[in-house]
Amino acid sequence: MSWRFKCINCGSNYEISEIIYRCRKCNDLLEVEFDFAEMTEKIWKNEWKRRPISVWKYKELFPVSDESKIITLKEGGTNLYECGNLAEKLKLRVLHVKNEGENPTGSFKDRGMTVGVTKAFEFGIKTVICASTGNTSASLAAYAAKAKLQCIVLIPSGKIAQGKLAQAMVYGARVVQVRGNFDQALKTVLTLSERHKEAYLLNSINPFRVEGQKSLAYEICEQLNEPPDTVIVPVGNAGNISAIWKGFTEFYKLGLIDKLPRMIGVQAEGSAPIAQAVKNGKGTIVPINEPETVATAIRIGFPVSWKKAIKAIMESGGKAETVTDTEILEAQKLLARSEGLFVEPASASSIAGLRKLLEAGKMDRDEVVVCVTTGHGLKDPDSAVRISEKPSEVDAEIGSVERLLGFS
Ligand code: AN7
Repeated sequence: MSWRFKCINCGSNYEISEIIYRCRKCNDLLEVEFDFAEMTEKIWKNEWKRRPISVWKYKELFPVSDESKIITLKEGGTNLYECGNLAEKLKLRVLHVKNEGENPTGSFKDRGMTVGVTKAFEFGIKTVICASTGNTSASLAAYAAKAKLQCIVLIPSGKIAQGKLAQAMVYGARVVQVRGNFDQALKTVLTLSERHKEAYLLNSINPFRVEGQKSLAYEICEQLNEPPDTVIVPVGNAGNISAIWKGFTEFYKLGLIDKLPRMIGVQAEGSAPIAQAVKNGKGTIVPINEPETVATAIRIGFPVSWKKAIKAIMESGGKAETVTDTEILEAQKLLARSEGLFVEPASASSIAGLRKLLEAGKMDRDEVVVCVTTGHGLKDPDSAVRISEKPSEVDAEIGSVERLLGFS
């Protein structure tokens, strides 16, 4: 199988054996490409059927040369829940939730890291690095531990959820808190990794990360037996929506599905450069200097993959929506209380976006919808406690408990 990096702007090609993060000619993003003609039917007709659903089920579609070097924590294969209670409340025909919080470190990032860290290991790299709003750092730290690599993570000081910080720390990463926001931290690690090739960058600017994350689309197709009408994704740095769209288009080109879903990207109102651009019919974003939202995972003002994301939304005939912090937190509770699914605020923005579009009459209630919930609720326990009714306290005595609960 022949693989290459291709620049999304000028089309320049690079060998995938090169350590390179962006095009040397025009500085734009790279994407992994393969020759579809080389994929034989044998692969999916015979091999895939025998393997359990997971990222590596589709290993023929990832640019990994030595299978014995795969670094895995058994990622992917997350459940797709049919959410009848919530669909009824929203007056929608069919709603599924692809719950990425079920991955090994509790977010979709693990799909990307298994491929990205495998490549780092193949390259013989000793140190991996990222900037993160939390989940990327937790995931990279875990995969680095498994691969026996040193891990350095840069996070915005005081702005990441406790669960994620705990993960990065306990997995043994070198945690550096940057006095600044995510965008500044990312700019710093990008420069650092380009200056010091020994520090391999595993943010989603790394095309191998996006490769792993495309598996989410493959799994949805398998779990539903066909693509849904619409897929709704929370958007921050915009790697995930781009990866998912890439996955769907690959299955389509391989003849495994015969239609493509519409991609809807949802951003938090205080950090929504992509959603604003799409809504205004613009092809470029206006970066936001001081992004703010309770959904700290997507508190990103200058998304690296904005161009890929706008292309995914436009090509698929999709749209974008913004949601307020209140709408996000309401959606988080609504999903938890209707379906027993506890997701972090950023993840709930897909549900909040769906609700808003339905209420505004901008979506058809007969559609088959998949909302992607990107991270586990326990990642951000403080926010969950803040928005919920406080527990009551009583003496450890039957009479008091009866009185409190209204048992007479
Ligand atoms: C739960 O961890 O950017 O649009 O540094 O953790 O692919 O960036 C996290 C992003 C959505 C947005 N939901 O995905 C990081 C980071 C959750 C997230 C996103 C993130 P992208």
